Amino acid sequence: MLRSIGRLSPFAARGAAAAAAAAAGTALCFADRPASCEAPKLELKYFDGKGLAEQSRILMALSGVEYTNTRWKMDMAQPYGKRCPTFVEAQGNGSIYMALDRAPVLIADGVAFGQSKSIERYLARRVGLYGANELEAAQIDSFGEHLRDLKDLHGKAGTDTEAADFKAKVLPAWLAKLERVAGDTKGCVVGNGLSLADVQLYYFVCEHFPARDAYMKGPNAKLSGDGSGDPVATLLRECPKLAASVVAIRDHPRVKAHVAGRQYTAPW
Ligand SMILES: N[C@@H](CCC(=O)N[C@@H](CS)C(=O)NCC(=O)O)C(=O)O
Repeated sequence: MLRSIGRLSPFAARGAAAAAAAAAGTALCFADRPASCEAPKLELKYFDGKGLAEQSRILMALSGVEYTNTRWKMDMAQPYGKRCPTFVEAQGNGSIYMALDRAPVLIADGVAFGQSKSIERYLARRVGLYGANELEAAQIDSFGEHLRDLKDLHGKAGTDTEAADFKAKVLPAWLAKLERVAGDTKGCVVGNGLSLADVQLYYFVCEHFPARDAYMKGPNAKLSGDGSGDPVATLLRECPKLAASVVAIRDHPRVKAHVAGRQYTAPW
């Protein structure tokens, strides 16, 4: 029997839809539901760049739920510490202390909190992209933590030799293991519907991995992905389940609109 985890959990109500999707073998998007009449009560505050907020923004774009996406403009011509006066002001006026005077910050129904991963998970629960039940929610967390470990390994591959080894050996081996972890419903990695895990996988494959060296080593660094082509085709050749999930996010009309519309003033 499904048990509720309080007011955050509309899981039980989705059981029938999930069962139907399982029978059809196609991913659902639980976010594709009638819009709520409630006024938006979510504000995400972050620098005007991808950084630690972009997965939340993509998640929100996928959901179609309205929110306030506050982007603090950056002037990269200024020295470090003076590039974002709005952030300095927010630190000074006490409005982001719940994030220890850092960013991102989410203000949900008037309550502010920080930590990008907590924000992603809260938003995913709130907009219906956190699985059909508590066990799926745990699997989504687990998938995200696998990706976080992979990102950490990538981050530690500092020299050119280590980066080449990561790309040639570590990454393919990890992706093959993640392919085994992914569920059987085509187009999503957990359960029968798109979730935060699919967003995190898309972000790693299409945005984080290809761009990370440019971020870490400056704009003239060569890209760590295969700059010549589509990362889905190059990285996920042998991983059809992961590829279907990434394509489902990448080609979702609301995600495409979000990606096409962002023109960040920060390069990262
Ligand atoms: N673990 C935190 C890290 C937050 C963090 O370090 N934010 C950086 C920006 S990416 C920041 O606000 N740096 C400015 C500062 O520390 O003054 C998270 O994931 O949200």
